[in-house]
Amino acid sequence: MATVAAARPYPYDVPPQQTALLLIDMQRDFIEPGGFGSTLGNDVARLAAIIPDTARLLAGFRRAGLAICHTKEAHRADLSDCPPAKRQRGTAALRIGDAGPMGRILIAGEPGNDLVPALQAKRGEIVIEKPGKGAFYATPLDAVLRERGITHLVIGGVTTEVCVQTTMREANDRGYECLLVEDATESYFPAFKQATLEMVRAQGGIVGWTATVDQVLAALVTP
Ligand code: TIU
Repeated sequence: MATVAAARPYPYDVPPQQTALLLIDMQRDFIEPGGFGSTLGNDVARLAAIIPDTARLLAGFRRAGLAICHTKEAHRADLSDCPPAKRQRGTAALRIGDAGPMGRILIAGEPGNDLVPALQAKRGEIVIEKPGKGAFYATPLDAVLRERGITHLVIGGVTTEVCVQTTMREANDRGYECLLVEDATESYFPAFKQATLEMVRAQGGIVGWTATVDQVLAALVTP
C-alpha cells in the first residue's frame, strides 16, 4: 500500500493494483480554439496550461504500470444520444453537431473531438466516450473498472466543476475512493475550480481527497 501523505484532508492510501488514473475530456473541443468550449464563449487558453503537468502525471502512471482511463465527451454523428435540451441550451452560434473549424462540434471521430496530441491514449489504456457530463452515465465505465478490480480513482481533466466534479461525485456514490489532482484539472472559471477543490475535501473528504501531481507521483513506485 502506497500513501499520498500530503493529500487533503488527510493521507490517501493507494493500493497500486486497484488504482486507476481517470483523465476526463482532455480534448481539443475544450482546450483548443474553435471547439465546443470556445463556442460557449469561454477563454480556452486557461485549460491548455495544465497539459504539461497532466502529461507528467500520465507518464508516472505509465511508468508504474497502473491502469489508465481516458474519457471523451462525444455524441454520435446522428445525435441520437444528444438530448435536444443539451443541444438547444445557450446562445452559441455553433451548436453540437454543427460544422466548425475542427469538424463537427462534439461529434465522435471528428478532429476536434480527439484528445490533445500530448495526452493521446496508448494501446491497452481504456478510452470511454460519454454523452453526458458524468463519465458513468450511459457508459460501460463502472463495469470496465470493476472487471479490473479498480477501487481507487486518481482524477484529472477538464473542466473541474463540470465533467470532472460530476464524474467524481458519480464515482463516490458507487463506492470508489477518489482523489482529484489539483494541478491536473482546470476550469474556465478560476473561482469555480477553487470552490470545487474545497467542497470535495470539506467535511472530512465528503467527496474525496485532493493533492498535487508531485504529491501523487511521490507515492507511485516504479516496478
Ligand atoms: N462547459 C464546460 O465547462 N464543460 C463541458 O461542457 N464539458 C466538460 O467539462 N468536459
